Amino acid sequence: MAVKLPLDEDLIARHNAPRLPALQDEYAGLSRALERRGIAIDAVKGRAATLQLACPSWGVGVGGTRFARFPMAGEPTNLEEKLDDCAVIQQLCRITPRVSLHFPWDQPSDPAAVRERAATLGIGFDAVNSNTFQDQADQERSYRYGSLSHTAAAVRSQAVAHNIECIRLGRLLGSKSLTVWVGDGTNFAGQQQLGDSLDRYLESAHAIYAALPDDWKMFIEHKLYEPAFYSTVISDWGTSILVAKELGPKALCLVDLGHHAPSVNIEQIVARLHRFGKLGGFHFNDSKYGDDDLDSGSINPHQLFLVFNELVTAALREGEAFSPSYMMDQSHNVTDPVESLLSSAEAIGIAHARALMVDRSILSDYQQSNDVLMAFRTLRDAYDLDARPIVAMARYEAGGAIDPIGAFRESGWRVAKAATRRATGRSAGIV
Ligand code: RM4
Ligand code: MN
Ligand code: MN
Repeated sequence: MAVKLPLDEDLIARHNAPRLPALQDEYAGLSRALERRGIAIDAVKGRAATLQLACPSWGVGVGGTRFARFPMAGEPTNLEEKLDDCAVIQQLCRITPRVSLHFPWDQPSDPAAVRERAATLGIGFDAVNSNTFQDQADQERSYRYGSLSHTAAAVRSQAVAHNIECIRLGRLLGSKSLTVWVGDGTNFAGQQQLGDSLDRYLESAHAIYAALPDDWKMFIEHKLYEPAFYSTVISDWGTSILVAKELGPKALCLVDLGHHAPSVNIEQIVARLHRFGKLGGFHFNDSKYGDDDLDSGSINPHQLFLVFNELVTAALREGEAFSPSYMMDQSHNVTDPVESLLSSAEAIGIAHARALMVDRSILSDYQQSNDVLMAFRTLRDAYDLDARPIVAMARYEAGGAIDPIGAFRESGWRVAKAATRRATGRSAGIV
């Protein structure tokens, strides 16, 4: 099948040519800095190039809060247009080869055709996401009081059936995993018996698990609050890992960075989940207060680095076997979503590259001898290095743009789409 990428290849070449000498110069400078530390830059770049992130189909449209949504001219209005934008992102940054779909938001009527079209655009499909946190127009029973943990068996069955339908669609698209996040919980003390809610959730989750193909995984995503504000059924990583263990080996935990209380040590959660073989995937974003879904690394790039420090440690122990599913789960309310996703992919790539530059044998010696300050400074030294030339060089060598956002603007993509795509509505709503 002939691949037809959305942007003109010449445009990227024309964009790169004048920028290459500066990049080579900066890469050479970093190479010398790393050499002095006994680290070969090409090895770091080789590993940096293996990072793969999924774009959320819902993230390429302009997001909103519960107060308002401010539409943007030229934003995508349907699955086809969303895939076009995801393909543009991949063409420019080369580390987002897959798209994660949310059903029924982006449910394809002809999944086989959508799969084929995506392949011609140079992209594939990652985990599919079920949605039982909203009622759909044609739905028989309401999720007002919960879905997989609802008190009524008929509502639970409907929610289970939806998840099984997501698996069916995902198979046709070439996906290999299902992410289950539910908004189930309570707003009042006494509203539900907390233990019983979890029992009901588990029974439903078992039914979904039983429908998983052998080579599929089921990701359990926890979140501490919202939309339920008193208690949430799958509120934390502890509940998540217990559920994943109850279900079996194909069930794994998914960590969304924004789904914890502000001061929680997420890197430690990553290390814990990995130790018990249950780290399945990530939703990258940043947050200041709650599930803010801000751009990755925009508030706390150091936390992102510390998370990658654990992920790189895990990858070194496990080798190829360690392959969590990475996705950006963000809501872009005031920026062009393509630009935000390009900026976020770069921030994640940089955090990863910085973690790859940690001198792990020296770090381990300092840890072993309890030289606290030098252990800290070894880690900090890698964080303080400018990893951008590594990420940019890997991107350039893979056919992407040296400055992806600059190239996107030069392409005039959004302006052209504003002339052909229909206008979107203002309806508010958290996504
Ligand atoms: C949730 C959670 C899910 C995402 C929805 C839209 O807070 O992060 O992963 O699918 O939002
Ligand atoms: Mn998420
Ligand atoms: Mn979220």
